Amino acid sequence: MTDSNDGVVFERLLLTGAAGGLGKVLRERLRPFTRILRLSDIADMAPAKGPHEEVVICDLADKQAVDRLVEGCDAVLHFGGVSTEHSFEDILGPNICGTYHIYEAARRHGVKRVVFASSNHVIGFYKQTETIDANAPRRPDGYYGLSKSYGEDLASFYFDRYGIETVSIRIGSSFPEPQNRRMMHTWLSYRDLTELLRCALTAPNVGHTVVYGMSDNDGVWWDNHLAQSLGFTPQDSSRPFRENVEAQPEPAADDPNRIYQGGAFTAQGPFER
Ligand code: NAI
Ligand code: 15L
Repeated sequence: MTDSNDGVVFERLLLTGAAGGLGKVLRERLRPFTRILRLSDIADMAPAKGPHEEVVICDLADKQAVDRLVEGCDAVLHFGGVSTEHSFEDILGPNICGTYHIYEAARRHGVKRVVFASSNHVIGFYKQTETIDANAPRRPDGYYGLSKSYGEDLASFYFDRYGIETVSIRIGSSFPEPQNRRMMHTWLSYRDLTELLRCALTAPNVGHTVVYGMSDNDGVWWDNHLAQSLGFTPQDSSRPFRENVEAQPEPAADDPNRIYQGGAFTAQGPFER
């Protein structure tokens, strides 16, 4: 990592999940942070757009392939994996084994910093009437949330044991706009996500820091005082979308979207085979 006039620039950053919704957005937005961006996914991606990009197809469940993928990178933004609720069997390889493979490769190749795309679904069973900080006991709302919870445990272990630092971002809902009443609380704009990633990559001595990824929304459920040292200040808010969102019918009183922070994820499954 070197300081330049434009800010801090890495030699090579790895982004997993680069073919996904956020990956496509970050492909452009991460460009100022790094000389080379290595983009990886199991799915096809647009070819490299110049010498500043490397495109690598890789299954996170394949330990040797992940080892090769991480070699030569200064830091990893780990966004790849199953991103919604599925059976344990479907989540095991990409998320649980995959995140372990990322940390093992980071250890073997001397990578010092990981930014882990965790999720609000590690605390999804808290009620929407509660406010929690990063020290609140986790309450995962499904196998997906459990896999992110395990990812956070890996982050903690690899810091304590090997000194690899991680910022785990419990992303709320990062889409172009909040899509419903729940997302008025959980929305994270792409601009704020990018700034949060910049902070997560460059703040000194993060150890393992857990931060909630949300914009400056009204009536938030999450308190980020424990992550103040990251220096993240959101610029956007769900406020301007209120009128449009509130034109939608209100969910029924017993709808999980109205009760739990994790919304509908809390009511999925069981997944019988
Ligand atoms: P997405 O589903 O669009 O992207 C995930 C990418 O991971 C996909 O391109 C998929 O092909 C890839 N992937 C799946 N299995 C893989 C495997 N075995 N090997 C390699 N790549 C694999 O999800 P999105 O929305 O872009 O989210 C990115 C990350 O952020 C995910 O880890 C998700 O859990 C997390 N996140 C996203 C939120 C959001 O609001 N978009 C909220 C909370 C967390
Ligand atoms: C997530 O973790 C998912 O990856 C994303 O697709 C959204 O469902 C988001 O949480 C959310 O809770 O809105």
